[in-house]
Amino acid sequence: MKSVTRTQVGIIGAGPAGLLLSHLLCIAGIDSVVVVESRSRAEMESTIRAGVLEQGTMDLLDSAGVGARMHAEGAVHHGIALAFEGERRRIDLTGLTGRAITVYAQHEVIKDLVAAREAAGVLPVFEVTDTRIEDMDTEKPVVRYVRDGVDGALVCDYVVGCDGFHGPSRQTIPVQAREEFERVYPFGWFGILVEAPPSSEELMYARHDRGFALVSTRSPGIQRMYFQCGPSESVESGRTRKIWEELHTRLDSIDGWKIIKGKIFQKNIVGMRSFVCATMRYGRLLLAGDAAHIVPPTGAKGLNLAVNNLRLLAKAFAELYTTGSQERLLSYSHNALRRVWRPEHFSWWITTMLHNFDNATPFHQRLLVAQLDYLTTSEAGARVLSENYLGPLTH
Ligand code: RFL
Ligand code: PHB
Repeated sequence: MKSVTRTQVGIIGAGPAGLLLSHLLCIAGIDSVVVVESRSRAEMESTIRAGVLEQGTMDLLDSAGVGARMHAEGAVHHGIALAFEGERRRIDLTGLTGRAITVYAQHEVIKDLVAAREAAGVLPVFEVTDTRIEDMDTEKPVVRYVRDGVDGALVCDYVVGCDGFHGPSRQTIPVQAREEFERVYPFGWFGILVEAPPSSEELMYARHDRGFALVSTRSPGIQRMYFQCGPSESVESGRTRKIWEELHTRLDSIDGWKIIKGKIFQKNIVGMRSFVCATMRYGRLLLAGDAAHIVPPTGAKGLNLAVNNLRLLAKAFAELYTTGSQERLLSYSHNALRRVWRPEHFSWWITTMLHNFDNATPFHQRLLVAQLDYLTTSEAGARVLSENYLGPLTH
């Protein structure tokens, strides 16, 4: 058996990028959009993921009509804390810039987007396997997949790869045509989810001679914490006592602030990488989100970067299907990349400043502390950090 569907835009991946793009295209009157996704809806909606959202991201979700729950349940944060040398210092994001961030978990964004797709009667095709793209350098690229043992084919005008860093879309571009930049960091994050009240009202990023630590939150009763670990560490190596020892050592401060412990109910390891595929369009294949670029999570930028791509793609497809002009689609890679390298730099910079590198000399460590001191005492320094953390003012 075979199922062949003709569609204007075929999207691979129903993460935040794929879902939001399909929703934006639908709003723009482009109804013929199919999203294929390898995971199940239940799995996607229950994978607890961070969500530090920039104002620009919130504005787009609002204008797409999917911001109501984010406003009702998200937490607006007006500052962050940087902890080092036993002290906690606040960066007054709002006082310095008039702006703020909202913490609203990524899987909640996914739930809102899936609900909007469901209301429009066009859910993604979940639980597909063997996804591949053929003929992308022709006028009718085809996405092939298998669902419930049936071969599926989407015959498209364009294919958008929103399938994350490990998805097949980017790999489909011939290697000699792909311009890529990569930095893999020699450490990871050991992450835990804890049943406890918040330890800190605001996110706290810490540097210690033993390495980085982060205190974040998911809800009033669930907290998220991370600490820098070796690149090949496994979750099994994290015994509960050792985890709390590491967090206390790196975070407790001389003003008496201490982390609040609780029952650890999930552990995971996060790899750290900076990556840009500068070939974001190849023939009729376009890449968006993590499929095209990765930042280490220290700067909380990945999803926000994906949203920048989608804003451009939605406009480009709207132009194509109303005027017939391919101009914006042809310049997509160039225009998207202009918004990629600033957050790439910021994410690399803040990661470098807050983590311990095995080969760092004591001289280098002191320089980093001097830099943190400057950023937390100089208004100009704090403003640079704030502007980057908050993201661009205009789009
Ligand atoms: P995703 O979320 O990886 O979704 C890709 C989807 O494609 C599907 N897929 C396939 N589907 C069909 N066929 C195939 N062969 C497929 N292969 C893959 C996958 O199942 C998946 O559903 O990419 P997308 O949509 O581009 O979204 C990117 C964001 O998820 C990512 O940038 C953020 O999570 C990054 N990030 C953060 N971003 C922020 O803006 N703010 C934050 O506070 C923030 N914190 C974080 C983060 C990422 C983290 N980790 C896990 C690296 C914190 C952490 C710890
Ligand atoms: C998280 O809550 O998981 C989180 C928050 C901020 C970051 C990274 C992760 O920079």
